[in-house]
Parts: sequence; structure tokens; C-alpha cells
Amino acid sequence: MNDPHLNLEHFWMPFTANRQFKAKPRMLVSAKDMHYTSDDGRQVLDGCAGLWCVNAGHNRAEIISAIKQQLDTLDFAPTFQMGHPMAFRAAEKVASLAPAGMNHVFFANSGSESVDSALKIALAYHRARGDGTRTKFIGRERGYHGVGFGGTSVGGIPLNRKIFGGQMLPGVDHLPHTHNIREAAFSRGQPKWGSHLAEDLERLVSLHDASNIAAVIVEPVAGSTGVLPPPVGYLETLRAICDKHGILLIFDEVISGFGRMGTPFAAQYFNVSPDLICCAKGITNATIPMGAVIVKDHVFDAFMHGPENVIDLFHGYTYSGHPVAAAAAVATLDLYQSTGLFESSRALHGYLADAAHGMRELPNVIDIRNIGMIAAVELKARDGKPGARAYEAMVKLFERGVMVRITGDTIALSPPLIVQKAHIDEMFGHIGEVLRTLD
Ligand code: PXG
Repeated sequence: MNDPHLNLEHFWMPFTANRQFKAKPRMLVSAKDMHYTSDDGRQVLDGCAGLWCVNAGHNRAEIISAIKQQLDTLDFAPTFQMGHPMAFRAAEKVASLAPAGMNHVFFANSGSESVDSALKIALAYHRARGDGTRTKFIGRERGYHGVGFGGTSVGGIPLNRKIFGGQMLPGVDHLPHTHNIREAAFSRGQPKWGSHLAEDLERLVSLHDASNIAAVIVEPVAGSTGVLPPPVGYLETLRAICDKHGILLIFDEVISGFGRMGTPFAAQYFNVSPDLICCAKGITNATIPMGAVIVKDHVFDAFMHGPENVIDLFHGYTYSGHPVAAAAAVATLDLYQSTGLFESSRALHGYLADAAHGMRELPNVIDIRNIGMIAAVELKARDGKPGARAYEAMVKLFERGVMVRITGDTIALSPPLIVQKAHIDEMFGHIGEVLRTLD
């Protein structure tokens, strides 16, 4: 690390082995487009769009200037019983990108908050319709829905359950996850095996009774638990079963939203329409924290029948629709549209997939998965040391000037959508060389 006066003691870093990091820090000091600059002056290629969020690449002038302008005009204004124009503009822009019939936007400040908001909207929706026994949620094993108690409960990450399982939401059950190396290893795009796993929802409905179930929540593509594209037909089956039983379907698109799939949302890519979409990250190109729940008209309308002077949704955050975040969102979504970024990025989905699947014969590679602008290389875990091999790969790649994400023993790539072929060659060139050196 370059600055000997920087005191590392006080920042308790999130989702980090603090002692390990602080013994050998990886410090980023600036960024532009596809690259970070590290504090020792190296250019580091961003293979994961920060944390799956900097979809248009770093420090885009149009977004930065909109933020500065907003700060000079209106730093903060409440959105409880007050309003400011930028929040309405941002909601209109988000709705314009959303699937047909999803015209209402509730703002939060992160993906976790958007998930908890969506779960509460689902509960309140059924109650507003006189269906107040519908309180249970169905999530999925290996789901990640952020870190709030609601999101942790519907999520399906064993370590979360080990540590926090004593205090999860009580009325939650889980679908099985769809990851199966024996049946579907090295699938390109959506695996052909596995759509029958969605039928497990019928089993859960029989067990709990539809009259008790509020919503099903899934990531259309599970991201942070290892990049798991949905099997062919899987999401369609979930939608059909939810429709049959009056259950809301929530897509958590915190990662898959805003162009990661080459469409505004994965809902459009898969042509499956949920009732609620959770989003965050790419909504502001990650410049300013913001999350949102996009709500289908029939859900919103259910809230509009009470007395006009009574609050329709008893929920919100001080910073819901914060002026600076809203300005960042408007500028970001304008930039995505004016540059045709989502559409142009599609041309490289196949190139990314080819490059990823080109790693197949390398040592310890047990699966490769891809969809949209996402790819993952799964490594065999070292005996008794899960995650160690991928961690070592991540560190070595960073030293070589490529930043990747790891989850368990999976290396995940989700570059900014401005990525070019040469960047993809560079990323996988280094990944290949590093995998050859790892024991
Ligand atoms: N839902 C999904 C699907 C996510 O991927 C969240 C909710 C929570 O968002 P916030 O903004 O509260 O963090 C996420 C976040 C990784 C990684 O390395 C993934 C996320 C966050 C940080 C790291 O895979 N996803």
C-alpha cells in the first residue's frame, strides 16, 4: 500500500476478511471507463463492473455533471407528504424501461431495502384486498436478496442461516436451487435440464395452502451465489403456478436489471412478467446509492381504494427518491438510452460466452456458465478449504491487473457493458494463465 499514513483500523469492512485484507490491502484510488487505478499506479481492468453495478463504465461525465448540478440546486427535500420534481422524473424514466403494465416505482436506497420494501408491499397488497391471511413468502435455496432480515430470510445462503438463523422471518419456505453439475455442467446460456424444479412450487402450495402465501421471490438469474441461469421453461412455470394460485411473483433484478442481459430487465429477456421487480445498482450506474421496487398496475391500484386522506403504503425511507440519487438515475437512464448501450452490448454476449467456455480444459475447472453479459468459471474446491482456490485466483488476477468477483470457488465476470473484445481477451488470457499456475 502506498500511503503509510492511512489508518486502516477503524473501517470495519463489509463481507471482508478484515485482518487478511489489512495485512495486504488492495486499494483503488480512481477509475475511468473500464479501469480502476490502484494506489501503486497500476491500471486494473474491471471485470465485474465494481460489484455488478457500474454498467456504463466508470466516471461517466454526463452522470457526474448531473449530480453536481443537482447538488448546487437542491441538496435534500422530503418525499413524505412533500415532493420535488427529480424524484418524479426518475420514477417516470424507470417505468419507461420496465415491462408493459409496470408503471409505479417505489424508491429505496439499496438492493436490500428494495427487497424488504417489495416483501412489505406484497403483504400490504393482500391485506388491502381483504386477503390478509396471505403472509408467507417462498424464496429459493442459493437465493441472495440482500442483508435485511426479510431478504436474509427469503434468501437461501447456508452461512446466513448458520449465523442469523435463530431470528429469520417465520413464515418462509424455499424452492430448491437449480444448480446441478452432474446434469447441466458447461451449459451455454440457459440449461436444458431443470425446469421441473419449478414444479416444486405446487408442492409448497399444497403444503402451506395458497390462501396463506403472499409471494414468491427469485432472482431470474442468481448472481452472487455463483451465476445460475434459469433452466429453459423454469421462470414460465413459476409464473403459471403463481397465476393459478393468486400468488405475487417478485423478480429480484438487483443484478440482472439495467442492461446486464442486453434488455432493460431480465423479465424482458426471458419474456416472463413478474408483479414486482426489485432493482438497485445500475439504476444510477452505482454513482449514488439507490434502489427501487417497480410495481405492476393491478398491485398499485389495490392500494388506491381507501380513504384519500389515509396513507396508502405505511412504509418509506428518509432518502426515498433523494434528489441527488434521482438526478443520477435520470442521467444514467438517459445515457443508457442515448448510447443504445444495452442493445450494442448484446453483440458481445456470444464473444464473452466463447471466451468463458474456452477455459473448459484448464485444471480444476468443473463448470462454466454464462448468460447475457455474465460468465462464471467454477473450480473444484480444495479438500477441506472451500473458496481457497478461487480466492487465490482473485488475488493473483488483481496483481496482474484484472479485477474479478469470487463466490465460493466460482470466479464471476460481469464487466461494464462498454467492454470491448480486447478487454475480454485480456481478462480470460490472465484467467487462463492463473488457472494453469494454481495447484
Ligand atoms: N438482491 C440481489 C439479487 C443482489 O445481488 C442485493 C439484493 C442487495 O443489494 P445491496 O445494494 O443491499 O447490496 C444484491 C446485492 C457479489 C455481490 O459479490 C453481490 C451483491 C452485493 C455485493 C456483492 O456477488 N448483490
